[in-house]
Amino acid sequence: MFGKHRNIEDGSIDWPGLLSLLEDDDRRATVQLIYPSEARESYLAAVRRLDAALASEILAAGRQVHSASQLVNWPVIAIAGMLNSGKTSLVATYLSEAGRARTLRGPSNVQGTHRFVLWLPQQWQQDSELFSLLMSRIGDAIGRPPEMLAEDPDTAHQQYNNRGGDVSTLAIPLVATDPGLDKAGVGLLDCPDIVSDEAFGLGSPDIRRDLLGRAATICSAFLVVSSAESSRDATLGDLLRIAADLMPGVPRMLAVNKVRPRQTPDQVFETFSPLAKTHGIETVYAAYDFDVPASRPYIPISTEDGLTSKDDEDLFPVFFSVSENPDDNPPAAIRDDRLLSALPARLDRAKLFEKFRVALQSTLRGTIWNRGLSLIDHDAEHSLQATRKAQDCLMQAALEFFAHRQVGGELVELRLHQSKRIIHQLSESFAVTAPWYARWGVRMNAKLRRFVDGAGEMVRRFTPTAMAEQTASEIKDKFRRGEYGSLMTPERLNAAIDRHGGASALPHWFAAEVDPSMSRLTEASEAAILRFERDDFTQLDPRRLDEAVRQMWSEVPVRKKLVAGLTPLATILAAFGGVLMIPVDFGTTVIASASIPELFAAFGMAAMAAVWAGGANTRDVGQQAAKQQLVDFHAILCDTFGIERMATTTTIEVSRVKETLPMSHIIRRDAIGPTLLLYQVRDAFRKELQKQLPRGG
Ligand SMILES: Nc1nc2c(ncn2[C@@H]2O[C@H](COP(=O)(O)OP(=O)(O)OP(=O)(O)O)[C@@H](O)[C@H]2O)c(=O)[nH]1
Ligand SMILES: [Mg+2]
Repeated sequence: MFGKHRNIEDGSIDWPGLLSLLEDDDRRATVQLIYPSEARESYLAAVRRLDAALASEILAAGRQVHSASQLVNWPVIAIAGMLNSGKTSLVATYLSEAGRARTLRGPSNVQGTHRFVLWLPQQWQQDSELFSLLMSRIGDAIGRPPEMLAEDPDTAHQQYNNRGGDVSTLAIPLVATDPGLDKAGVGLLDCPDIVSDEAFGLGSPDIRRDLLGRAATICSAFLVVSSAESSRDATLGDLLRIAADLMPGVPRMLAVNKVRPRQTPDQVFETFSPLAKTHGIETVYAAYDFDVPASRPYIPISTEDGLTSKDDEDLFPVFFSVSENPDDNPPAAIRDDRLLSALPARLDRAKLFEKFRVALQSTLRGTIWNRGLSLIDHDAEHSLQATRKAQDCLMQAALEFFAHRQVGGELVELRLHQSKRIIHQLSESFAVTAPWYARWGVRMNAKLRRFVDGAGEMVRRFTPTAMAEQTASEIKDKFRRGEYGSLMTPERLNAAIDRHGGASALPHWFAAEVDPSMSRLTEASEAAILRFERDDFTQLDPRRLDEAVRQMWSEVPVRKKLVAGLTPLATILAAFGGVLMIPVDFGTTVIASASIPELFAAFGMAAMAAVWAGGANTRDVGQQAAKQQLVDFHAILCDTFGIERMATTTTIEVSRVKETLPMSHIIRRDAIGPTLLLYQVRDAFRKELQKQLPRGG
């Protein structure tokens, strides 16, 4: 009966099959972790990570769908409604004398129903296997395994009223069986009202609303009880909406109780029909106030016995379906099948079950797609946004050192990390291309290519005069004072990250940062700087560099070429040497960066600076390398701070021109500290889910 064949034919959900998809963390997994490592996560694990309660809800909804078909002949009708409207009284009309005595009825709070009480036909208990399935379904739906309602009326009343209990016992349903229901063959779920304020042991209205929603999933029909004066009460509408939302398609009926005789049955019909239309109510029942003698004509006398008690002490409302036509209502005689008591017998079990099954399936479908998957989708999207935000923060922080900004903040040009490699390249190029006049005073080795390491050595070898050494130390000071270029230290990098929103952009570092001195962050920044210092192999394009420098020599006016005291080449080499000496003074964790025009300006060679900045060729040589360094440093920052690197090229605006940054080629390193997870929902999963549980199906 539950074979695959049947499932395909009637569109019912194959829960075990679906469950295995939801638990798959391998080939059919939902989440693909992209950073910090490639891993997969199943649908249920992802939902559980985000909202553990929702994961249990999905499992419960799946089990409901799975077991429902076995309970096809055991329908349960929910009796929900307004406070004191007579819900328990209505339930009691179906029960035996002994059963009625166990119900708790009355207008005061101590007589209120404060637990869910499920009344079942006594016969059902004979089929112990199905009965225990029903019990586990109820427990699954409402949250906790059910408890039996005591046979002893006093104890039963205490349970009914949740005396000595609290909010947690509210979620434990009570179950009772009664022979009075054998004929009806339905279960009745007596619900607490969801309106009245929090009272001892009653929980907040929200909690009760939530519980009612859960309880609804075991019910194949809804009977909402209201007193006659509540026709305009918004809560009545709320209740009907909850029933419709939770169990769409399941029949809903309205029972209006305590009607006063001044209102005729057709008037009741008229009063409640707008509400009935809005909420898809199939039938409106009414019962007249039995305490009012004038009600007599409106209280039908059933030809079958057992509805109204002969004992005047214990009266019960008699509900009948109201008609639009006054002549069809009491006091005229009505047929027995219009009495609410006849409803269970009239219910078409097969149809009822079909609607119930569809409702359960649509609940499961909605929970899996619209709640679970949406949650995972949002979370994945959030991880992407968070990663972008973090990448952006680090880019902005890097640009503080690798870009030259105007006062307004606009980027004028990118700065080069003045690594040994770059300085050597520049010095070499200036030396080999220098015209004769520029070489005066430079004792230059023809084999310039064999540079010795160490700035001091270079200064000594190529710039022999005391003035040259002075130039070098001036350059150093200018950088240190921040007049030209920039110097990056771990503390300055931290401050830049902070200025660009680090606290929110790098939540994985700042949320866990308990150390107010931020020493962990400083350590990370230091590691990033050291690594860049070591791994930055960016070079200027040698051929284009020589061309550019040659061009520059030729464009500098001769009178400017001869700078007082030193020949231009000697000055330049000394200045380069000065730049190289900056880190020596600072210790090793400092990165000096400057654009080539900035260097010339710092050297006091304004003309050269202007020529270099003005020519497209010359400009390009430095900018090309600077872009590469920028993305490499950014990649190192991402690695260090545990953030996925940029997946695509980015553009930045330099001098109002959009520049596309290259991709970094620097080798990846694992994060040294906390990481920011990045993941996405796999399309393959979406397709598979669509196949097994069609979204619109
Ligand atoms: N006068 C009159 N009283 C009624 C009628 N129907 C029910 N009652 C009384 O209304 C009171 C409340 O009835 P209950 O059945 O306890 O109502 P309930 O909806 O279960 O109440 P809660 O569980 O507290 O929400 C009881 O005292 C009933 O006897 C009626 O038609 N006329
Ligand atoms: Mg009650």
